Amino acid sequence: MATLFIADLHLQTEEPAITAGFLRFLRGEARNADALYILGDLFEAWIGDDDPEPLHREIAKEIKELVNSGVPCSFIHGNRDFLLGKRFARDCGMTLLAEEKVLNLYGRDVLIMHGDTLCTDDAGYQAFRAKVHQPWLQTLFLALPLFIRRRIAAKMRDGSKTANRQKSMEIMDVNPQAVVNVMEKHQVQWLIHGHTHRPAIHTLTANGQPASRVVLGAWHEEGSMVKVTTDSVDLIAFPF
Ligand code: LP5
Ligand code: MN
Repeated sequence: MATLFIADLHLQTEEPAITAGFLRFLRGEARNADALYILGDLFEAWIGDDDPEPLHREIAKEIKELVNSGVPCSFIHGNRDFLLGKRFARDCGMTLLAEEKVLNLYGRDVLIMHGDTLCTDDAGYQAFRAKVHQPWLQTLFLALPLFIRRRIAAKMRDGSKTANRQKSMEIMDVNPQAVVNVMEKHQVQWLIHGHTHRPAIHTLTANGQPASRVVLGAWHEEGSMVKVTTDSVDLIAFPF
C-alpha cells in the first residue's frame, strides 16, 4: 500500500505532453494508491473556477474518475493556483487542505505544504504573496471579466519571470531555519513539499532529532512523485 504526492505540473494547453503524462499517471500508478495528494501548482495559472478552459474540465473529469475508483484525492494551493476554489474542487471530488497539513502515514507523521512560504529570503515574493492573498483583493479580482483576469495573470507571469532572472538560486530556495521552524511547530521529522523544482531528499536536525525534507520535482521533461509506504519514502522520477 502506498500514498502518493505530486506537485508543480503547471498544466496548460501549450504543454500537451505533460497533460498526457498526468492522465497516464491518474489512470495507472495512482489507481493502486491509498490516497493522492497534489501539493500545488497543478495548473500554470488559475484565474477562477468559472474559466471555461476545456483542459480544466478534462482534468476535473479524470481526477473524479480516480476518486470514484476509491482513491481519495486532496489538494494544497500553490503560488500559481491559489485561487482554485470549492467549485472546481467539488468537480474533481477532491478535498481542499490548509496550507500546512500533518498526515499520519503508516505510523509516520508527515508535514505537507507547497513550499513557497519556506522561501523567506525572497522578500519580493513574500510581499507579493501577502498582497495577493488578501481576501478583498481576491474577491475583486474574481469579479472582473475573464479577459481582464487573463491579462492581469499574464502581466504577473511576465513580472515574475523578469524578477526571477535577477534573483540568485539561494534566494529562491527554502530558508533552512524556516524549515526547522515549521517542522518544530508541527513536531514532525518528515516534510514533503514542492515549489523550488529541486527534487532531493535532504537530511537535517529538527526537534533535536534526525529529520528529512523531501522535495518534489516539477513535471517538465518527466513526472515526479513521492511514494510513502510502510517501509520507505521514495522520490521517483518517471517518463511521461
Ligand atoms: O511562479 P514562478 O515560478 O515564476 O515564480 C514564483 C514567484 N512568482 C509568483 C507569481 C506567479 O508566477 C504569478 C501567478 C499568477 C496567478 C494567477 C493570477 C491570480 C491573480 C490574483 C490577484 C488577487 O508566484 C516568484 C518567486 C519564485 O516563485 C521562486 O520562489 O521568486 O516571485 C516573484 O517573482 C515575485 C516578484 O518578486 C514580484 C512579482 C512581480 C509581479 C508583477 C505584478 C504585475 C501586476 C500587474 C497587474 C496589473
Ligand atoms: Mn510554486
